[in-house]
Amino acid sequence: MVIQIPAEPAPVGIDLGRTALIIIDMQRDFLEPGGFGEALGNDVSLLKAAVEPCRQVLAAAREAGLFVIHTREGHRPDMADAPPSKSERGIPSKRIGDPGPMGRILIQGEPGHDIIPELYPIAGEPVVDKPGKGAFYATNLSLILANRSIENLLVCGVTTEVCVNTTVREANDRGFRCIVLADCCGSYFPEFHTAGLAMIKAQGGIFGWVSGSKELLTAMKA
Ligand code: C5J
Repeated sequence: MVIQIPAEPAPVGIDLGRTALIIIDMQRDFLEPGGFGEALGNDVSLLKAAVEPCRQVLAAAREAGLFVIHTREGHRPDMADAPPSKSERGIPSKRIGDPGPMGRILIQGEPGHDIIPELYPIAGEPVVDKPGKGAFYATNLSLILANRSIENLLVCGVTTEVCVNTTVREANDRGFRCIVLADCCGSYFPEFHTAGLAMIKAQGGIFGWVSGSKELLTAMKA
């Protein structure tokens, strides 16, 4: 079924059978105190606004039978996949791999690395673990999408200007239509959220489209 979603810079028509919802890095390490986000000096409460719209979109996607994918940024316990250029950043003693209130920071298998309870994956929803910012880099996401003949991605998650933006750029180059749902994304820097979305939709939609949860939900109901 093809639906028309009001979006910027222009409405976009997508076949829901060829569309996946991808939820980027809605992990406790980014959204809760004591994780990677806070270790880098950020106010993690700024990301909370994205949770409820994201939850509504996830519920609608599940009801409509859309393919749903979750991603998590993080590293192996031995940190063999964490480049020193990344793991050396942040406040000493609060860096990747250091012990924190939610376990070792940004390490796979630790409580902080997991997805927040509000958006927790259910059976049949692949979770893609990624060592980088983009969800295609060093993962099997391309294969997962190809096996489902996915052409369009509805994109939610954090942070708008880092992992969401990097993933959208990677996806755009691979031929996917990306519709980023603005209120389902968040940043520690409101101005970067705005700029990150502006970059995607500028120049006739150079990397994709920007819409919102309400626009999508209304289009899906219609
Ligand atoms: C960051 C992310 N901001 N998921 N990661 O380091 O955007």
